[in-house]
Amino acid sequence: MKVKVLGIPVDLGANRRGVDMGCSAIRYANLQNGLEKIGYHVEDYGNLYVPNAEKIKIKKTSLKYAEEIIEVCERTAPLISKFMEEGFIPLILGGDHSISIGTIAGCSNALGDVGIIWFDAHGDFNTEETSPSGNIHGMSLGASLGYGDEMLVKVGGKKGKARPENVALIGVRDIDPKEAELIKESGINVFTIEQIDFMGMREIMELAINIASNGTKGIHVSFDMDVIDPSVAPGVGTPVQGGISYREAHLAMEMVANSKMLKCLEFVEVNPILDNKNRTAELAVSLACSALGKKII
Ligand code: 4U7
Ligand code: MN
Ligand code: MN
Ligand code: MN
Repeated sequence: MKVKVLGIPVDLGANRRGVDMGCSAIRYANLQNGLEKIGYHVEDYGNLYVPNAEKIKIKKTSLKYAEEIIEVCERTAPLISKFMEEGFIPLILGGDHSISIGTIAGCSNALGDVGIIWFDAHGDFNTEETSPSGNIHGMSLGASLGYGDEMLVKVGGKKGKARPENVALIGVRDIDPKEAELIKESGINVFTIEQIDFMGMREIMELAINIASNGTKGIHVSFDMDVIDPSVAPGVGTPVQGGISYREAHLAMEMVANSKMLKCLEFVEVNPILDNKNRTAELAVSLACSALGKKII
């Protein structure tokens, strides 16, 4: 029962200040203490160095800050692999969602076969051609599956970090038109917010855990806080109305814990500047504890 915390204060992928402070806000919400209370040995590696936007001249408007993001992700991947080889569950604190290109690469390299459960209001499956914003945090799931810019998809060495049949995307309600086509083409499993309403989170998570476990050595959970309704998680950069509830989010994490397949966990897109007190970071801590096996009694 060992967890290694890693902060990756990237906001370059969101082109918006504030998410770089997400890792600090989550630590401030007593992450370490919460994990120790449920019996974990916790080590905090600290934060990766990330250049700040003011220091960089933006080169392209289609893949904003690609060079810098790729460089951070290339440093992330071997570190995540190393933590896992040492027997830790990495717990990564974002930062915007572009960081997952590096974390998933590292997790995939360590495990060989990995399943991914990606919670998000968005698809994060754009490419340079389909993206309306040019922001890489909207491309990271696609890049991890081998879609998009060559340098982005090759982070960590290999292209395609998981088989599409082992990937579940949960809670989506805001997908760009061309992005939708790519998602369908990819063959990943999508569970929209509508399907959660209809079937319930329990059934969706049973399916998702099976999908991500089938023939894999473990599951990477990537949790974008904007999957949760903005009334509950207001501190995110790109809020979308009609998200999952406080309890649905916890149920999902409790089921992840019960699966015993969790190998790597991350919480991204917390923006303390836009938050109400530190609610969204506190929620991330509570979800992390549930995913790592916290029991009510
Ligand atoms: B996040 C968007 F156009 N799809 O690509 C885009 F709506 O990591 C949003 O899920 C992406 O928060 C959101 O810019 C990325 C937009
Ligand atoms: Mn996202
Ligand atoms: Mn999102
Ligand atoms: Mn967002």
